[in-house]
Amino acid sequence: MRILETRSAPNPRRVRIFLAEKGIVVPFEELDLMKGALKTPEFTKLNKFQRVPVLVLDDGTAISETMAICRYFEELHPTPALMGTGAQQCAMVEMWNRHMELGLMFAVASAFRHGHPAMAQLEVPQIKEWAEANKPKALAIVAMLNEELGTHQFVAGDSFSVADITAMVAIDFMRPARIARPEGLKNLERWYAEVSARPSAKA
Ligand SMILES: N[C@@H](CCC(=O)N[C@@H](CS)C(=O)NCC(=O)O)C(=O)O
Repeated sequence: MRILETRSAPNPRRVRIFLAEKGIVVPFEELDLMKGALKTPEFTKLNKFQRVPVLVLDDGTAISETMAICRYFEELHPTPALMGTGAQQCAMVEMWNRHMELGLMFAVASAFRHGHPAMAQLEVPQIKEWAEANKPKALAIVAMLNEELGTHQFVAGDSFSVADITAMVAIDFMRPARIARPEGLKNLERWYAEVSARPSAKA
């Protein structure tokens, strides 16, 4: 088993943090997406969408999509639960992770991919206006998250979950996306300090 990644990219980081929280060690293999390593026929066979991370199982099965990889490990190693336990909690974690992924992460990634000159070769066409349009969307979700974190310790409730991982990685990615993090969001700052201090954040 191995995981193909580009270390500097946010989605592989989500998988690394997830595995670190569970104490699972899997070998990672570096592919530099900026140097065309995801465009080769060999990699395209593993993931037609030419994106990392990809988990390659010993029988050759290739699993792409961060959440699919996390789900695989959650099923094999249910403790500590990072995707909830029981119908209600699982649904809450799923809901919040989707808000963080489809809302926040998507807006931040769009600002980065459409705004950063280095991404012009990968994001075709690169539309600068779309980068700018996504910045206030990201900030609106960050403000909403700040409000939410006034009523619970973690993003999806009282336990750390994959929704915290997605949110923290998206917030850290605001820097390369050139979205200034607003100051004075007290609940967000309290939560961010807590989740960033976990050893897994360095994975
Ligand atoms: N929905 C996918 C997104 C994966 C993705 O966008 N990966 C980026 C790195 S964070 C990538 O491989 N980019 C390569 C490219 O844009 O060509 C997931 O959750 O894994």
